[in-house]
Amino acid sequence: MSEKKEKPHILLLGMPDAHSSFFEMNIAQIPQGPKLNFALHLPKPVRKKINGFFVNIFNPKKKAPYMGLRLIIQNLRDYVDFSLIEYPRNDDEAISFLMRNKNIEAIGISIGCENRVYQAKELSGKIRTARPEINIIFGNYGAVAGKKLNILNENDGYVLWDSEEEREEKRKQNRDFYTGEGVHDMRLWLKGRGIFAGDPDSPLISEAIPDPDILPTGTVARWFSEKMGFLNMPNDNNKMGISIGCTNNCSFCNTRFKFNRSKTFLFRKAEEIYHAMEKTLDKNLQRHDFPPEALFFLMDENFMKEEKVKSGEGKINFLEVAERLCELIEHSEKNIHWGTFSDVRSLLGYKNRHGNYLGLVRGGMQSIWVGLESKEDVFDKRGGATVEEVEEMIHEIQDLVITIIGAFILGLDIHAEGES
Ligand code: B12
Ligand code: SF4
Repeated sequence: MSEKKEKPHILLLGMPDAHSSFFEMNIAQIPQGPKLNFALHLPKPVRKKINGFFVNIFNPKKKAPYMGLRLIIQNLRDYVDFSLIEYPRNDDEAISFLMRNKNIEAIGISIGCENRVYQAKELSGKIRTARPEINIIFGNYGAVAGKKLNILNENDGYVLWDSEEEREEKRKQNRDFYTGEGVHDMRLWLKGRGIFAGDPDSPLISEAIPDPDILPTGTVARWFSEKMGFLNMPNDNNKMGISIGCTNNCSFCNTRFKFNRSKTFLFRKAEEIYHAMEKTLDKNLQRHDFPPEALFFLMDENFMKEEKVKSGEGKINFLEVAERLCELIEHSEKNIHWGTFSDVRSLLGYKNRHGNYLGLVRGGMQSIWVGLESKEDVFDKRGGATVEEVEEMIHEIQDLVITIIGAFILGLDIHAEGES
């Protein structure tokens, strides 16, 4: 790419569906159990009974928006013309798009997880054959793993992430380095090619992204699915990235490596998150096919953690942001609800400050996903709480009708036979 006035055209791509010889099931989500809403005019108790059997069923093909790619588009769209294919069915779909659109100069591939690194390498080979002149960029967790394991190299494309040694080297030369945060890194990469796409360090914006409509598109199939309630998902569900990275140190997790145990808040203050939510609610209220509310899943590893984190306006206290957001939602009396991730220490810390969790429910919290990991406080994210204290906390939160999802990773070194 050379210096030019018109916007460069870049294709952003999620990983194509896995090869059929490779079984993949996405379990990182809560069960969505299809529901028989109006099916066959069955009496309510019968429907309820049938729904009871379905309640723990997962939909392994459910697609979630690629928040990272969306964030790049939201922040860079004034400077770059983007095309987005989040879930290509196979490599050919991506290649034929590139062949049809010869003005595309670069392709950014998001490798969400390391289980897709070899597949990404193969795809890069096919792109090189079809369009040898195109720039290939890799980002996201899988790309970092691929670089660290030396599977992805410069022949395959640019991995926009610098190791600690590379960072040190660039620091010495007074050069900016790739942090793993895609908006910064794309700006930096483009700058290196003479294209201004905003200052790499400028504050980010983040908009809510509605979950995709998963009903079939054919009229009859769609009508049938709607009536049966199969694949039924709330229409007004949104994802919203509010921060990136995590300062905790769980041994099994790539987040601490990828972002060097640092966290960046994507906004300047709680008011900005609230306004983004309100905007989505206002849109929903205009739609007759939506309930008069807005639901969000807030992408943040440790909502309510008391710590100073980077933001668009220097360091902020993250707990204060969370508290302020709850206040704003409560006082608005608007139908705004949300779920997020956190840890036991942060939740207990909130209770210490407020005496209970009522402020969270009033502030719109509907669900919270917490890494429980073990009976021991193995990753220092429980603040020394005993198992009984954790249980008590869970019950207290459940009593407020908040769904609490307790997660753990199977087969860690700390797990032993029997209870651990
Ligand atoms: C939502 C989510 C999902 C969703 C949606 C995934 C999707 N389509 O994006 C679903 C439920 C589908 C999912 C599935 C899985 N997930 Co998941 N998921 C997440 C989660 C919680 C949030 C992702 C997110 O939206 N973050 C917010 C956005 C803004 O950040 P981001 O994605 O990191 O993007 C930024 C950068 O990475 C970068 N970037 C991203 N793409 C690109 C592309 C380019 C070109 C560039 C330059 C930069 C770039 O820029 C972005 C902005 O800064 C993360 C944890 C986390 N907090 O990130 C785990 C996480 C990514 N998932 C993980 C895992 C393990 C899985 C599963 C394997 C689980 C399973 N056993 O089934 C599957 C794998 C799916 C697959 N084949 O890739 C791990 C990956 C760990 C690793 N070592 O690679 C993570 C990190 C959780 C963890 N800490 O263990 N996941
Ligand atoms: S708290 Fe979550 S994101 Fe943070 S290091 Fe542990 S598992 Fe990773």
